[in-house]
Amino acid sequence: MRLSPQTTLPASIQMPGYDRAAQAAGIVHIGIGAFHRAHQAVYTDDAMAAGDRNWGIVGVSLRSGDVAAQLNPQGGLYTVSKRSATGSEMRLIGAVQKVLVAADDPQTVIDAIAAPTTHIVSFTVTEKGYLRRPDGALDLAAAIGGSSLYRFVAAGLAARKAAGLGGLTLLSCDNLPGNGAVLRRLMREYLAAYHPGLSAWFDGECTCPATMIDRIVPATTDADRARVEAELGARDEGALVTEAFSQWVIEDDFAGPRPRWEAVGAELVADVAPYETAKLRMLNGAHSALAYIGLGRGHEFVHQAIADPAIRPLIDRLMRDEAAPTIEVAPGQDLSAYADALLDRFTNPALHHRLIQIAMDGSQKIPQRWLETLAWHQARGACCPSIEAAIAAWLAFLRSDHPLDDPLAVGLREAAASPHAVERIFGEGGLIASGWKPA
Ligand code: CS2
Repeated sequence: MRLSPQTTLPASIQMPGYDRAAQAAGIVHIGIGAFHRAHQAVYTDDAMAAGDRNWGIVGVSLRSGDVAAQLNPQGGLYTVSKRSATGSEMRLIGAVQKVLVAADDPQTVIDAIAAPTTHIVSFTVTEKGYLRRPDGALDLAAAIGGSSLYRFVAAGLAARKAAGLGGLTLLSCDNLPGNGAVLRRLMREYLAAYHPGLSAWFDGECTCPATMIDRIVPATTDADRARVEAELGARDEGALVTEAFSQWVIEDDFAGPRPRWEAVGAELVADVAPYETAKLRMLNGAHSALAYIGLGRGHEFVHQAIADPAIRPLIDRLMRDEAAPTIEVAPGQDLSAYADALLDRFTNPALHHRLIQIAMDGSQKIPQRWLETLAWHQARGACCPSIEAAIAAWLAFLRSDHPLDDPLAVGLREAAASPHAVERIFGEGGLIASGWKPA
């Protein structure tokens, strides 16, 4: 039996604490993968349970129909299981109302963005979804293409302006430094090229707050779905498994109404940068190092790699001695406690987080995860042995027979095979724009 709004679930499972059918959709989320559903959708579900109204989420997949096929037959419902060494706790999330597939029905996506009840459009499209060229500028040719977020947002904004409606908050929830400012700049470049009449309205009516989002959400496996089915008594094709930890720091700069996410654990702050930099350079920097070094040593999962005595000290140094000194902390932010907590989270044996999942899209992740730290130390005449070991492991990974999932895969494979690999990838005019100058 498939999970649906009619399914009677075991009493142990926490249910949405509000009348789902009575909620308007206030949020359109573009890129509705596991990460959004186990993170922002959970905060929104909690906010509605705490009394906020009309913050239902319309999910959008730009290309693939997979998530729509998982959730729409279930009325948008899915479970999130928190797993740790000491147990598992499952809840049903009701915030997502439906999932649209932009490639199949572009107009419904534009209509959802233009709906009077919509106040926020949020994004988890991954680093490469922003369609930046190596110099950081918007790839205008790609951005006018069928699966670009910019096309849909611009068309939705144009419809709002024409209808005399207000602007929107565009909320990037991807792992990019200054994600809000990046989205604003790229959106402006898009509008200047393709909708110049909308630029001034966009500047006056829309905001792009920065956010730091953090929760480890491994891709769900068939074994996870089978375990959830046994516990639930119904088949949940959208089931997600995650850790207990969750953090969301949001710049308080909204164009209109928003859920009271701060009442349910999010932090609304004036400046996200210290948290975001720490997260990218420490958590994500360590993750990418674990991925390439771990795969090179034959491991499959994060918890196995961090238990390897040849890897753990290196990761510890990467976080404490290399990344941490580069970060200007916010008052009360404790990077040593953060490193302790991260080592603990990586150790979670109940979370089968595949290294190969993290290894994906290295060209898009490595600049903010490793190269900014390297450049900081280089400017002070110092070096970073752990990050250099991680770079060597990435090059070995590019030369290995592991499948390579990266928008620059062809160029990277070729460059990695050359005797000047480091120069061709990181050097002046190389494949990756980098403030770090390889010796
Ligand atoms: C990971 C992140 O796949 C990856 O690149 O480093 O998805 C990481 O799990 C999240 O950013 C944690 O918040």
